[in-house]
Amino acid sequence: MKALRLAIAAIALVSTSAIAQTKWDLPAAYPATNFHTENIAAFAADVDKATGGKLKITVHPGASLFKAPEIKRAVQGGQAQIGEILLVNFGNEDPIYEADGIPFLATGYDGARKLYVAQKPMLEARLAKQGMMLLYTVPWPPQGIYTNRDLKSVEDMKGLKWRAYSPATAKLAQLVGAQPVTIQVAELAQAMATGVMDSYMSSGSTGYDTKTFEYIKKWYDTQAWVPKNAVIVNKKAFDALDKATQQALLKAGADAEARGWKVSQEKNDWYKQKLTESGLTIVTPPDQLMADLRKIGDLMLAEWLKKSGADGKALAAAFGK
Ligand code: PCA
Repeated sequence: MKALRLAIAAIALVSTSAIAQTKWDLPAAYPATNFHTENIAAFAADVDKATGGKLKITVHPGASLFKAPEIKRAVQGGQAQIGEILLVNFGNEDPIYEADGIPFLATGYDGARKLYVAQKPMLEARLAKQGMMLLYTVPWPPQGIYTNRDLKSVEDMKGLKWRAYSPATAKLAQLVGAQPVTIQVAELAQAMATGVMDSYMSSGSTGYDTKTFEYIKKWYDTQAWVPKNAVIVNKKAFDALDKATQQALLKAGADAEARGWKVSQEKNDWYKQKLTESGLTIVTPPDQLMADLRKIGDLMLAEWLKKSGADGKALAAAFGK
């Protein structure tokens, strides 16, 4: 009887340690129904499954835990062990973060992929210096212009109240004579409703998520750049995991990257269709507008090359620029 009780106690002990859990928080800045966030939720579920519940990642969507621009610092400081950031948000900290926000440097998903391959070790090196790791990235669909105006050339963009989401999108506004105001997605719907802005550049995805079609009736499909979100990890938190859990996390991250790139591309047309059904017109940009925007892109690239050093040159060279 005593032996049995001891055995039961021993089993209880083993099973307690077997379910000993590590809990991580993952702040994200976009709505729970956005494809990036859904991908993160699938990633967290994969980690849970692969580790038998040992690593539990709680996803906090919609900038509910930290605002978009604060997530990087939160992961760096360990307030969050893992988080999702929009790389171009950090262009002022280091120009390499905004390489995927320079208009027409890398366009389309093939361009984005090529840029990522070249940019990845550079991103990893910068994050490593700050005690972080790059787990994976996923691109937003290509960027176009939401406006009610009839745009024939960039002349027609003068005086727009332009919502920016990054230093580069603010710079673009300045160059076309628009007034930039920086607003992240979590505040975008309200900003449109209150009229602090009347235009912006983003994907069909964000136009759909924020119901932009309720305020703005046109989207110029300029396909000007393909910015990426990145999921980053605090290195100390990673090092504290056992080897098997680390492997599971890396594997789930690699899977999320492959899945995310695929879904982004697949959903691009779906978003355009949904926007059209909601009363928004997808406009093929006139040649003059495209030519003007390309010139602005060249200007921005030239300025960016002045501050982005050898790494910037290497990235531009990969695109023959
Ligand atoms: N949506 C995000 C970033 C790029 C995009 O497509 C935004 O508008 O802030």
